[in-house]
Order: sequence, then structure tokens, then C-alpha cells
Amino acid sequence: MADLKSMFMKVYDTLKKDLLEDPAFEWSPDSSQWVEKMLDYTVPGGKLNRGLSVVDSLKLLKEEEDLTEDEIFLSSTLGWCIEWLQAYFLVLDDIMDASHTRRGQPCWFRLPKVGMIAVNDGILLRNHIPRMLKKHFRNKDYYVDLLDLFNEVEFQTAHGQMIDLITTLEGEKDLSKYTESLHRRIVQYKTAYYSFYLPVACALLMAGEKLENHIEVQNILVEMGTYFQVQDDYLDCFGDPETIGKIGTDIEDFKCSWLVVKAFQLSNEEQKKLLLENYGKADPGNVAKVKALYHELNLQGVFEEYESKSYEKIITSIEAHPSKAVQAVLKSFLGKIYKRQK
Ligand code: DMA
Ligand code: MG
Ligand code: MG
Ligand code: MG
Repeated sequence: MADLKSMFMKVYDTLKKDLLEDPAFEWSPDSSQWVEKMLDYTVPGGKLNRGLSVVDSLKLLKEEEDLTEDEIFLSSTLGWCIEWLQAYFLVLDDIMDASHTRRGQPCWFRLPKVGMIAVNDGILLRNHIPRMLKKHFRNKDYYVDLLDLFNEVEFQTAHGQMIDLITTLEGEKDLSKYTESLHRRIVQYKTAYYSFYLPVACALLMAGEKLENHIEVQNILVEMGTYFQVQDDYLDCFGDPETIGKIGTDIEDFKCSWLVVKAFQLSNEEQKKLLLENYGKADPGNVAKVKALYHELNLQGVFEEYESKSYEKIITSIEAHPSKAVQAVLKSFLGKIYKRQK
């Protein structure tokens, strides 16, 4: 594992070097320094679960056969394309969510020299992806499918972000609009496709599969991604900021979080009133009242119950899949996130 990670980091250095020498731009020392610093700050500092999963998944799909050097490099490159996509979404997400920290350091846009230049940096990150794909995959017969996959998933994610953001306008008027089905719709689009379906879909394409034959795999991964985002919502309030590397802002931002959906379901009239009066306010006093209500309603217990039910359900659907290799891919992914603290 340590080995895999250091190999993966070497691929990052190679990809970065190529991008910084892209002949389509006349580089100056200032511009290459800016992009290099921006990449090092925003791309490699996460858990790398999504990126490494492409390599892991390809290994499991090829069963007995060892991956060739070339397959390791190419699957790592696709893994990094996903990490780049994630960096692009997170740089912009932190601006829109008014967040303070990410991966244990200030959000990129919070650096005094960066500020709103971060918007264009997000656009650069996004532009790097097709350049990496072109350099390393244009001769592959799955190149068009790969481009199409990244385009589709980016489209889904951006629309998920859109509903995550515009939903708060409705919620502020009427908290009862925050239903479980609305929450599900948001998290499916903003998180599940890019975080879960995309890595496995990349591995399937490399293994010579056609994605239209794997709709059930997609359904299971969307279910897993939904569970993952419920964990994210839970950790936003109950996680340790030191461990998760970010300070929660969902209460302040009036987000349609799994916690507020559950809280509203379980509240009596008086508790609903308290929620309405305090949710979505920046003042720490208001936030503390919301958190106290979450404790009073035992949302930690409700979450634990959700977590084990959801796990059981996902395992059952995985075990119904006809291919043992696909089962192994899905179980490995689930194992990485079950009961995670970060
Ligand atoms: C983020 O949802 C989704 C994307 C596409 C970045 P979020 O705002 O809950 O994420 P985080 O808690 O990491 O800011
Ligand atoms: Mg956010
Ligand atoms: Mg967000
Ligand atoms: Mg969150």
C-alpha cells in the first residue's frame, strides 16, 4: 500500500511536469511557478481514495493477471484525472460554501495572494484533464468513451452543485421542503457519480468493457456514494475537524444536510420552531443551539442505525452481482469508507 501510494505520487510528478511544459502556452517563470504552487496545494493533499481506486479496481478486474507497468501508469493517470476533477470542484465549492479550511490547511481562495484568482485556477484545473487524457489515451480505442464519461460526470456534478446551492433559497422560506428524497437527489448528483461511479467506470473502460453493460454496477455505486455523502454531512457536525481536515459550515449555510432532514422529521412543534429560528445563521450562538438540538434528538444514534442498514443493503446488492471480480471491486471500495472518521 505504501508502495502503491509512492508509485502514484511519482505519476503525479510526471503529469505535473508535462502540464507545466504544455507547448500550447508560452510559459514565463511567474506563470509556471503559480500553476505549480496551485497544483501542489489543491490536488494531491487528500485521501486519494478516488484516484487509487482506479488502479485497485483494474487489478481486481484482471483477476489473476498482474498489471503491466503501462497499465499501472495509465490507470494512475486516470486516477489523477479524477483527483484533478475533484480539486477543481473543491476549489470552487469552498468559495461558494464560504469554507475556511480543507485538508488541514486554509482553503486555497483564503490565501491572501489568491482570493478570487481561485476561480480561474478552478477553470485551469478543469482544463488540465482533457490535456492529460489526450496525451496518454488518444490512441486507445476507448478514448472517445473516456472523454464522454468525464463530460457526463462533470455535467452531473455541476448540476448537483446547482441544486445543492439553489435549494437553500427554498429551504429558507420553508424548512419542510428539506425531504429525504430531495436530499438524495442532491447527493446523488453532486457526489456519487464523480466519487464512486467514475473511478470504477474508468477501470472498466481500461479492461475493455462497455459501460452500457454495467448499469447495475452504476446503481450500486450511486447507492454507495449516497451513503458516503450522508457520512460527509454527519462529519460536518459531529466529526473532529483535526481528523477530517475541514471545519463544517452546513448549519451556517442553511444546507439541505442529512442531519437537518432527520432533525426536522423527528422534531415536535417546539423543536421545529427552534430549528427555524437558528438554522442558517453565522452566529456561533445560533449554531450551538442547532447542535444542541441534534444531540437532544440523538442524531448520532440515528446515524449509526442508518450506517449499518445502508451497509447491509449495499452488501446484499453487491453479492447479487454475477461476477466475482466485480463483487471484489465493489467490496473493496465499500471497505475503504465503511465507518470512516475522515
Ligand atoms: C461537495 O459537497 C460536493 C462537491 C462536488 C465538491 P460538500 O460541500 O458537502 O463538500 P465539503 O463538505 O467537502 O465541502
Ligand atoms: Mg463544501
Ligand atoms: Mg458544497
Ligand atoms: Mg460537506
